[in-house]
Amino acid sequence: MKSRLTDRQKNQIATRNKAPDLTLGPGTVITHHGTELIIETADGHLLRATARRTLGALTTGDRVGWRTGEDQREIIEQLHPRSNTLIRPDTHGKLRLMAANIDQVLIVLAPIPWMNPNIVEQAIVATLDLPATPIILLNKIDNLGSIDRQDRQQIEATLQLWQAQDIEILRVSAHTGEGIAELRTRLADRISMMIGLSGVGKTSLARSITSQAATAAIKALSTHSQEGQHTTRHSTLFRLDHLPGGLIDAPGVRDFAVAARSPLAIDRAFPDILKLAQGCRFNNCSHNQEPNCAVLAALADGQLDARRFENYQTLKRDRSQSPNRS
Ligand SMILES: Nc1nc2c(ncn2[C@@H]2O[C@H](COP(=O)(O)OP(=O)(O)OP(=O)(O)O)[C@@H](O)[C@H]2O)c(=O)[nH]1
Ligand SMILES: [Mg+2]
Ligand SMILES: [Zn+2]
Repeated sequence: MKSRLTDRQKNQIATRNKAPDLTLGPGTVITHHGTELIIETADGHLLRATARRTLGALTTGDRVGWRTGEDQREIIEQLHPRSNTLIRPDTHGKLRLMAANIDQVLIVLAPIPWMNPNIVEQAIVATLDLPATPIILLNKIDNLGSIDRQDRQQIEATLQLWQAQDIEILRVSAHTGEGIAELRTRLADRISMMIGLSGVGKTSLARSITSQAATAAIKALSTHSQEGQHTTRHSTLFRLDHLPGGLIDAPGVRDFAVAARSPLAIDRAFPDILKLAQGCRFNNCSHNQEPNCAVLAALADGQLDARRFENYQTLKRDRSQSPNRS
């Protein structure tokens, strides 16, 4: 049987034989602005650096080997193998690296602006696809009292739906500090990345969680941050205080439409539907019109949320229609 390698596998093979060069200093990419990168050295210092062109695009979270050149400037010579990369299309549809080596994705929501639940589920699929652990963070809970009662109930019902599928939900407020201590404990020992709409409070959360983000030492190192705007333009890794681990603040996103997805990740994001499908008469049931379909039966009696089911079908369909995905 002829087997085709996925890009991920090719990448793994290409990097597997490259042992770290011990003459180089180990570092982690903290952020980048065009060709200028900021790296963190093994002893926690932040340095400006540029990378060898042959390394291709580097991104926040990349582990690298660097040295000081004859002109006293730091050069990144080696990129260590990545455990994963989060890739998103930019506004022109070009695929861009958002971050690498992520253990956990915090999907940040707020009562306002509220994210379409279909997109939250896309983000859950994209996270499981990395693979990484998704956590849903509802920020601005101090605002819940001032929104429409119906909207509040809708938010709560949607969160319950995900909680029932074993997705951890944390309710926090960057403004009052509620839930922040508990959130901190969830960040220890791993690299977590925040994603969410612009304005949900990702940067505010980063500031309430880490003193590095609060003091913005990284901003001071960068020459391109004087934009006079609050909206985040570049992903940045902040180290936690007194704990190993880090938190990546990222620019706001609108969707996760083109992120590569495996069918396995889609099924893992919808365990409720997978479980129901075991009761279908045909084991290849598409849950469209087959007789004795347990999924359609659950929909009819309200046991399965119609929006959630439609989103599952759309994700499956979009995947099977797009080429070059394995
Ligand atoms: N009431 C309330 N407002 C908050 C909270 N967290 C953030 N905000 C406000 O929400 C607005 C947006 O916050 P940011 O932290 O810049 O949001 P962001 O997600 O980083 O936005 P982008 O960088 O554009 O993606 C600011 O006016 C914050 O003061 C919160 O917990 N409660
Ligand atoms: Mg921000
Ligand atoms: Zn079925």
